[in-house]
Amino acid sequence: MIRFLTAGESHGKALTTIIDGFPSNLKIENEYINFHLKRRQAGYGRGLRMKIETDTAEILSGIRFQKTLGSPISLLIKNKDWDNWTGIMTADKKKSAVEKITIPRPGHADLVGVTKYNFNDIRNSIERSSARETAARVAASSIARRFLEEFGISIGSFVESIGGIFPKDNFSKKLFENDLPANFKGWSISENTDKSDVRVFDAEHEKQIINKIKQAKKRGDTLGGTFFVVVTGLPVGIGSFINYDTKLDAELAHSIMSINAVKAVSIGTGFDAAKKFGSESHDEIIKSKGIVSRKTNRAGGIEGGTSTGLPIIIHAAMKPIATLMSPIESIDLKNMKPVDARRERSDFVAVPACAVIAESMAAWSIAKLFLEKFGGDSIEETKDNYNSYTQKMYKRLERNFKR
Ligand code: EPS
Repeated sequence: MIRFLTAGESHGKALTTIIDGFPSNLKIENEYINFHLKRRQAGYGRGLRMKIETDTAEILSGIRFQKTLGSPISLLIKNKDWDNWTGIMTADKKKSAVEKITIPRPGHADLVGVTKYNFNDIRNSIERSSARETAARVAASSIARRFLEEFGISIGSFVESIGGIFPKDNFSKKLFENDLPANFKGWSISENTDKSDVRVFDAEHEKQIINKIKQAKKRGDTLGGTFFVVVTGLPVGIGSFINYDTKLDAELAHSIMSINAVKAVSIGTGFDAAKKFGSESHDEIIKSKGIVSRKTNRAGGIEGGTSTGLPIIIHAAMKPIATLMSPIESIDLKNMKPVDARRERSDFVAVPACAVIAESMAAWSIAKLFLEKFGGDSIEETKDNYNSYTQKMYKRLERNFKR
């Protein structure tokens, strides 16, 4: 059982995470974690904060000579912005007057936070609900991602739309039709989209999206969008249909939905499947290259909560950022009078970052169910278990039905 916990406020001293349950002897270099942290910070439309921060993780425990020890791994990501917020966010006694925030932003956790936790300053709620926390998740999940790479499992993402601007040729069609080269790897998508400021494939689409973001900025407004995460290389049999909490699709939906501002998650053709006949929705079973497979992949690599061996296709939607420079209506909690919602420094768009975070959360969820299936205290033991299963599973299937 793997688990992690993050701690840290957006403008506090640092973010930390403790990751537990990975086998020993997994190779992990600090640069690898930092590489993925940097990917999360990218994207056109982010605010000034990303110019202040250069996220890097300091490894505090659990790794020796670039290999896991099997003990809890703890990571520390410092907030450079802390220097500007020490007086406001200190854990010590307040030394000078600090402005209380009393006007909640619609769409942020401001109002629910102060109501639920009985605060008299929205700052107390803003800090932890901020998407800054996702830096710690990406760091934690980079251990999961590195672990999955040992088994040829590869993860990538692309932005499908921002502000309703979709591409002419949607790559998702190729994914659903299973029209991919035999050795296609999820990461190859990110190798392409990492080069784009908005994580899309073609220059024309990128231009249209950037124009739309410029329009939003001019209006003092924000945008959301949709993106895909694709995971290749899973064997058949990760997850199961046995119980609600063993299903791979349910696990993925939970972890992607837990990302700030994500409002929808679907697997495979998702909502579109509901508009079609069964004959147009399901993936016909064929024998291909000596193994039982599917003609298409509309199911997004999961049937009965269990991986089919085809790429996992996750589709998600992020709502527009809640902080608006031309604000909508709110009330001032100090006197309960109507006012414009509070303006503060924020991002205009964070869909590209959200897609990278979703890659990370997908890695975490898959590693969790993968280790539940294969176990192992050392990576060598996990590999033995994995090899024994994958080498025999198809032979067993054929033999069982010949009897
Ligand atoms: C966020 C507001 C902005 C974002 C932040 C999420 O931060 P600030 O209030 O410091 O300008 O930049 O995201 C991050 C700091 C990050 O690392 O992703 C919010 O309110 O959620």
